[in-house]
Amino acid sequence: MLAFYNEHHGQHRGRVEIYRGEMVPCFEKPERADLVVAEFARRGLGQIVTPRGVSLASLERIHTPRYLHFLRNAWNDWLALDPANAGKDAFPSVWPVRSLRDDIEPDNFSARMGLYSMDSGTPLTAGTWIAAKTGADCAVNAAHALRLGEKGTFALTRPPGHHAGADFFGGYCFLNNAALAAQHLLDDGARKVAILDIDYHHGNGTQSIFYRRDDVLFVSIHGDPRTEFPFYLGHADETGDGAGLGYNMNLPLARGATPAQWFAALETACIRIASYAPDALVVSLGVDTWAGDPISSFTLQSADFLRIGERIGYLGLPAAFVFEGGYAVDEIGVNVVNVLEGFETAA
Ligand code: OKP
Ligand code: ZN
Repeated sequence: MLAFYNEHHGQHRGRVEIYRGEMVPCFEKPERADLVVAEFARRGLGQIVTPRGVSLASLERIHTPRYLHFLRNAWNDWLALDPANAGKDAFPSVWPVRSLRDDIEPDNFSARMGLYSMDSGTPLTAGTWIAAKTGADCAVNAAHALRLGEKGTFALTRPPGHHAGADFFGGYCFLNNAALAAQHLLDDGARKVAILDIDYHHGNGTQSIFYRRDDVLFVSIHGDPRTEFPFYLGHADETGDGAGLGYNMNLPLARGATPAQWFAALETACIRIASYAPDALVVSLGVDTWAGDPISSFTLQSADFLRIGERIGYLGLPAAFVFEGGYAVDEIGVNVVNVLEGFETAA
């Protein structure tokens, strides 16, 4: 399996996030990707290469120009407020919820942060743009390699992407790497692409990007949004809209779901994907479903991740795996690489 990795991810290093009224150390930290790349190399799963940079135009296939402009300049705008801001991460504090206008971009930096975000748990840092951009490069390169004949590829991206929408960040995510990979496959000649999102959290950004389209099937297994982040999307009755009706499948599971329940949902997901008969598959690979994850509640064991990879491999589809969540840092490498190894043995 060919892996795409860019060490610039390490430049996105949030200091703290706001959690239950307190500033706590960020869960989404550089060590996550460092440990995965080390385990991938240790197990000799394949070559690890640095991606070529993709054009801004390919990011604009998914994200709006004004959001990309905001994101690229946000850190400089933050510094322009006060040079002392260099020592602090930027957070939004006000949002245009129902009845407020989101069609006019305010001049005020905090107000623009709120316009382009969904939560206060996602620090924007000096290295956020470079990390997000080089992560997106990994994802698009991983998709492109499938078009060149690779059977399985891995985009070792950080920060994650599946909560990011066309024009907002949140849930630790800034650019939607999985969506960019799927769109690149289509732009390069694939007719249909499926995205399987197995991160613990619902991929609200990915769902919303493709909700009205039938050329991308989105299937997600996740913690029930009644109790789990991102709370406001991910219910089973969200099945797509317009041309996209029938091309969105959510499989929410209650807190504490067992491996048996999780694998039953995976079977449902795989049956739907097989019937869609896509040309390629993108997997949003989060391992925060592991029993020991500090911010999640499922109970998968490390060996289960091998079985997940095998089941995905049996689909017989070219697949680009895009790294998302997983916060139990000690185990993260083993769990991620288990999925990839399982895929390799079955594909
Ligand atoms: C990103 B991905 C915990 C609060 C939860 C948002 C979680 C985002 C998860 N301190 N904040 O889907 O793994
Ligand atoms: Zn997650």
